[in-house]
Amino acid sequence: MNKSDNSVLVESEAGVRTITLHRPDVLNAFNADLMAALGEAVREAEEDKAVRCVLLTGAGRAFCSGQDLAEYAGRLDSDDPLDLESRLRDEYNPIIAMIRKMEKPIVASVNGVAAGAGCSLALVCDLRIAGESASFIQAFINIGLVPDCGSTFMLPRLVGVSRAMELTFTGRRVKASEALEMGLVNRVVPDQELPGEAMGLAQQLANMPTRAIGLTKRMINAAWTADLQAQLELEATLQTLATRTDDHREGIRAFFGKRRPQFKGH
Ligand code: LHQ
Repeated sequence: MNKSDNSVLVESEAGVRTITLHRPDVLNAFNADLMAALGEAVREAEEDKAVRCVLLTGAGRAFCSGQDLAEYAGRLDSDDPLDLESRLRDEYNPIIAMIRKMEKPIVASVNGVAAGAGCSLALVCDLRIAGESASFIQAFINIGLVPDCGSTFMLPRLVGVSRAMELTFTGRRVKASEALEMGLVNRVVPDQELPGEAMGLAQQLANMPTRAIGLTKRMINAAWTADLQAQLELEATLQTLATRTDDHREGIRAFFGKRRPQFKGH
């Protein structure tokens, strides 16, 4: 399946659904069309059983520069200012929540700058692989705004409160090498190798027991607000579900058959 509209490109290959933000002239800034297309693409990826891993990236030299400031600023002092509250509540937030809840791995392939809500989008994905020239900017403060789209949730969990405070207060650019040191990204690769490496990682995940990955994601999400006893209970419940999957049986058969398992994701 290959589908595209003006602002998002969608491709499928062997269980991997690639979603490419596609407004390269403005570094893939979010406008209303892009948000609508991204929401639809994420929803379709979640619903399609053939999709076992999602890869999210940007066209051109950037991952995403956050809210389209031209769309916003043009109406700032007009009689019809952009309603940021409903934009966030009705458009951005459901997409962020959907990505975290989706019981499939989602990998951000960060091909350039990720700024503002674009940085939040990268952070909310499960794994991040970055090209050497990628960078991360909590750009909100540079225009007198506060972080949104989940950055205040994800950033301290990924890099610790102290670094999260520094990055959100200063709005400074974090280069890929520093992002790797602080645990903001999982891997950094040469720019020209990023598409292949990111697809390789996504294919690797898509060939895993993806139902078990989805259940693991549910548990790690729950752990952020649970106590140990609640988490032990959840592990017992979801392990029971995992034991009932075909992939579990296949894993056991392959172990004793001394062969590589062929997981199907159910
Ligand atoms: C852009 C943008 C952009 C429009 C580059 N918009 N054109 C806020 C409000 C509402 C609801 C939801 O949430 C949010 C949260 C947010 O996302 S607030 C944060 C918004 N983003 C920013 O403040 C980042 C603004 N961009 C930049 O600081 C720089 O462009 C970065 C550091 C990302 C990249 O710098 P450069 O590599 O030097 O590129 P550039 O600045 O020359 O940009 C290239 C073109 O893209 C340029 O257009 P032009 O016509 O001159 O070639 C920019 O105007 C345009 N562009 N970001 N967010």
